[in-house]
Amino acid sequence: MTAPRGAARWSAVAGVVAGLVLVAVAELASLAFSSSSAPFVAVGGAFVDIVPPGVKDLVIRLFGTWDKLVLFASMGAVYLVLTALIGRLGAARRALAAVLLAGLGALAMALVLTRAQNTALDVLPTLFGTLVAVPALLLLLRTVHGPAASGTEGAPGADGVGAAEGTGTADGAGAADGAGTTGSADEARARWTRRRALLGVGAVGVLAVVGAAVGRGITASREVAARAARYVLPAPRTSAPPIPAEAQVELEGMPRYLTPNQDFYRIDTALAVPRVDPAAWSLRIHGLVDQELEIDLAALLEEPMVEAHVTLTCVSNAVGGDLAGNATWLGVPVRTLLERAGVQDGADMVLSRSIDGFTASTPLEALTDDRDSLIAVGMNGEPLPAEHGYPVRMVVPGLYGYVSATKWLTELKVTRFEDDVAYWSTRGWSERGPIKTASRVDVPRSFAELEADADGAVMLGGTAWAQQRGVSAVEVRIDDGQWREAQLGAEVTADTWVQWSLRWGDAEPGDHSVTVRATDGEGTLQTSQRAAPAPDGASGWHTVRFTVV
Ligand SMILES: Nc1nc2c(c(=O)[nH]1)N[C@H]1C(S)=C(S)[C@@H](COP(=O)(O)O)O[C@H]1N2
Ligand SMILES: [Mo]
Repeated sequence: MTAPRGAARWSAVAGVVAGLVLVAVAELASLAFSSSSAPFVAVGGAFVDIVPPGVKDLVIRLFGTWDKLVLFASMGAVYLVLTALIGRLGAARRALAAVLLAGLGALAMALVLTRAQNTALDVLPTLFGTLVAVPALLLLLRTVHGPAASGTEGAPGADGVGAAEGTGTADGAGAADGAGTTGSADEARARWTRRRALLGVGAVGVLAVVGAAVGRGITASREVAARAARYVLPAPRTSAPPIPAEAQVELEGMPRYLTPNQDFYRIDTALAVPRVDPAAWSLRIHGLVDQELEIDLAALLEEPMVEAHVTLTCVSNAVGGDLAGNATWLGVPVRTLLERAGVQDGADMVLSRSIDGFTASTPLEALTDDRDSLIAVGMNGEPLPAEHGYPVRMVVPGLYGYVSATKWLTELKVTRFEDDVAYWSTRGWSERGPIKTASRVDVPRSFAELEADADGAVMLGGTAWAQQRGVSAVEVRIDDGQWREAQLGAEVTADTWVQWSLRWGDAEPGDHSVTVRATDGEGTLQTSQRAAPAPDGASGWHTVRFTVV
């Protein structure tokens, strides 16, 4: 068929450019609103909420904490394809293309509204974007095909893209583009005008999207700095024990015993870090209580503060994975506030809620027994970083983060497992999530080549944790040999990880494997039974293959 394929191609480009205009205007406008009003963030957030639990697991396994970037890149790709299709359709049916693009905008607006922290006002950026993009699409299609093409709209037989291409000869510019060989000076000029217009608008769109992203980055980092300067953490009433130097195994490649804030793993469903205004923040405690409580940040900071070292672990952590971090937290015991509110009989759970709608179900006893469950404001001597829940989050020793560690905390509802279900529990994960005993080899890395030292020895090292129970022993097996007792760095508390090391004195050159297992403080050996992270945490012994050269 001698249809002007070029015209269809340029229609697709027009669709993509109009789509870019939509996003660019909306993202730029969203700078004046909350970060969750940006359509990309809202659509991504809605997607995160509806994907089946296995997908989250798979994405985290494949991409780790790059999961958010992967999601945005995939969304961008899908969006480019959709807008290209809409543009192509617009070759024959401009009104339909306009309606479809407006429909995409409307869908994004609906998804913006589903976000917990958004209000009706937050649809405005996407509305602006759509209001600019739809006329832009019509204009661009007109630029590609010329005004004559509109005459083909609705004409018999012109109801498909193929037909549009066929009838495109009715449209001087389109024909010129497609035929190419006829190339009169006029046609060439018309073609050049089209391309220049499209590329110009496209370039402006790309610049605007980049500008919006940079703008968001700058405002976000400014805000974080301003917030951090806003208050000085109170001194703890109860201090955490000092950390002896031996807690750190000094071996190249070992993680720091205390994880620096900027290296601390981050896992959450929030595509844009919620920006919580500390002046407007308050925590509401309600449900099965004698007396509802509401406490603002100034009042919270007046409460007696407890400092505790606690190792946080994600239920999605695979065997040998790095979704665990150890920090010194500062906060008010949850117990203190629950006692003040007066927990009523029959309650067995506290549903904590984040400003972004995330919820976690924590067994009541984990918040009222003597462990250091905190309403935390400090992390390693600083106010909580925005990514880790500023201004206030929960930290509960011994439970995976998804059932306990609510960031950007706003609400505690005293309730019953029978009556309320938390975010991940409605998505196939277990309602309760005690942390399983785990151990991992950090040195060597998989497939590393090690050189034995002058004595023919190789140093191995790693990490083990069993929050609340503590770690009493770590054993290491090389190839099919005997289990050897590893040397433990100091255990600081039962809620913190321990580092281990082993000097393998008679390291033979060649390929080897090292397997590690821990015994908890109650004398229970870590299970060798392999389990995937879903529904209640991975298990199994970690093995690393390496070569001695
Ligand atoms: N608001 C909110 N809080 C949240 C989550 C979340 O998705 N949203 N994820 C939880 C999970 S699954 C984990 S493992 C921890 C991780 O805390 P971190 O990002 O500070 O390491 O936060 C918990 N708190
Ligand atoms: Mo998690």
